This record gives sequence, structure tokens and C-alpha cells, in this order.
Amino acid sequence: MSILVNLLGLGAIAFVIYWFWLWRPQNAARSAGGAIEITVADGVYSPNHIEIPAGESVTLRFLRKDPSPCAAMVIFDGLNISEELPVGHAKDIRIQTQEKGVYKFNCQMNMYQGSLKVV
Ligand SMILES: [Cu+2]
Repeated sequence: MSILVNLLGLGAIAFVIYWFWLWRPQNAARSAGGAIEITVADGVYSPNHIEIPAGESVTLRFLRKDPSPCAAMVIFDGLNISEELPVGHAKDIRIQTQEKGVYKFNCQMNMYQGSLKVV
């Protein structure tokens, strides 16, 4: 019986280690024809690093779960994009630029932060 308890304990520890240290959200989402989905929750955009090809029209689909006013807007520096994000509804933002480089995007208070790399 105690062996079983120990095994369960080990399993729980392994799960915690996996969950908190080893598991990382996908960092560099690359478009594959469809929209790139970005979840807006708990102060982070997931994924928060996005890579898109220059010159191609790419749709970023923002799914805002955070109802706080902090998450209300998403602003792309250098791309002249500033959009309101409705809570619980997908908001598509189409991006097309020839200019390669890294564009930051953030909420209006700069607490949510992400970067868009055009390659
Ligand atoms: Cu904010």
C-alpha cells in the first residue's frame, strides 16, 4: 500500500515538474495558410512570438478571455494597427507588410506584450 502511495506521489511530483518547468507554450507560431490564433488571458498573449512571411497576407485571430479593461486593445507598433478586442469573440486582424523586421504588439497599457517577426 505504501509503495502505491509513493508511486502516486512520484507521479504527482513528475507532473508538477513537467507542468511548471518543462512545458512551454508554443513560442513561434508560423502561419500555414490559416489564421494564427492568439489567446489573450492572464496577462499574456499566447503565443507571444509570431513569425510571418513578408508580403503575405496573414490573419491573426485574437481570442480575448481576459475581461479586464487592460486587455481591451491591441496595438501594433509600426504597422499602424490599433484594434479593440471583444471579450469571448474572435477578432481577426489581417496583416500584410513587405517590411521585414520585428514589430512589437501590446495592449494600450503595455502590460500584454508580444512580438511579430516578419521574415
Ligand atoms: Cu493592458
